[in-house]
Amino acid sequence: MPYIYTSDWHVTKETVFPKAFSETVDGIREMRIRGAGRIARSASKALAALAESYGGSDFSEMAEFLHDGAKLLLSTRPTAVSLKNGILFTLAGAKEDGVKNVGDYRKSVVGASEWFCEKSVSAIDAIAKHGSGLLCDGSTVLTHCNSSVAVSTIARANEMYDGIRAFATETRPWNQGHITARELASSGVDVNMIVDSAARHIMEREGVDAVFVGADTICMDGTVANKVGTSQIALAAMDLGIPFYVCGEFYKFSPDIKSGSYVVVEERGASEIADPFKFPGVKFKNPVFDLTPARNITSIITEDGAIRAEKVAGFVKRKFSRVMGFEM
Ligand code: RUB
Repeated sequence: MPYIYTSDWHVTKETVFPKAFSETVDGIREMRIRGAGRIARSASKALAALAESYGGSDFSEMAEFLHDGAKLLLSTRPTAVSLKNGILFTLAGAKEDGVKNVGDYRKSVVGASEWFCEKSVSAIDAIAKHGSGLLCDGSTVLTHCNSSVAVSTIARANEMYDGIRAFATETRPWNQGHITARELASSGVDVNMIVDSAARHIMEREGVDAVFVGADTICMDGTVANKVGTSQIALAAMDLGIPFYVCGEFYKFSPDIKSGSYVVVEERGASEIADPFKFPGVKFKNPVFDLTPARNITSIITEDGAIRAEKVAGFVKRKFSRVMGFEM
């Protein structure tokens, strides 16, 4: 297994980070920065800034400083592999190239971060192009949570075709669907916001033609981790014969997560659901992601086109050996 997929991060001492770096860490943990893509790009940029901020001349000390920063970033949101991949794509190049001095290390990290951010943004455009091509005049779509790539796909379809209609679930408990609804409306899409539990009914009664969601982690067996509620929508879509598409850029795939049972599902505080003091004796459980099995996914739309979820392992082998230039 190449280095890129083995995260041997370790914090060896108490490390003091620049304020801006700690702000990014807190922003991700407290969900001011959210959505897998934005999180990954913010983490990558924060590491590049950390590399630039290192004022010493000791290569090992700089490596330790960056790895401590990476470790802290990784601790913020456990489910999305995109965060880990964003960090690995940013830091691994220097190791692969055998970089051994501070100046080259800095250059490598800053360059890798620019590469990653650029590629991840262009992947959104490519997926929006492929995904919108699956729709036509008068298509009605449904989306869940707030995925920048699903929103871009729907907005692009709206530019290409007449009469596109969208339904956005509100997405309890954080209501990320409010962001989606506003973003779609500001792109001129005819959008309705619905409560999460109305999804199946709306799909059936409003003639939904396709569901588009994003992804936080795509496992080798094609299981997709995304915002909690996604798997129920996939099940309802399958029951109704409605195509269920996952939009997944290259860094949402995880070569070292074989199946859903290896995904760490983030659980957040009770207060996100309700005020626990108003419910004496009641316990709360707040998993914020869930797992949709490959069999309930019509296809995963990547920047290279659509693939069947069952074919993820082969895609990852081809894609990553091309992107990173090594065999797995
Ligand atoms: C967001 C979420 C999104 C994916 C994909 O969860 O589940 O569907 O992250 O987003 P949260 P994108 O709000 O808890 O981060 O397509 O923008 O990468």
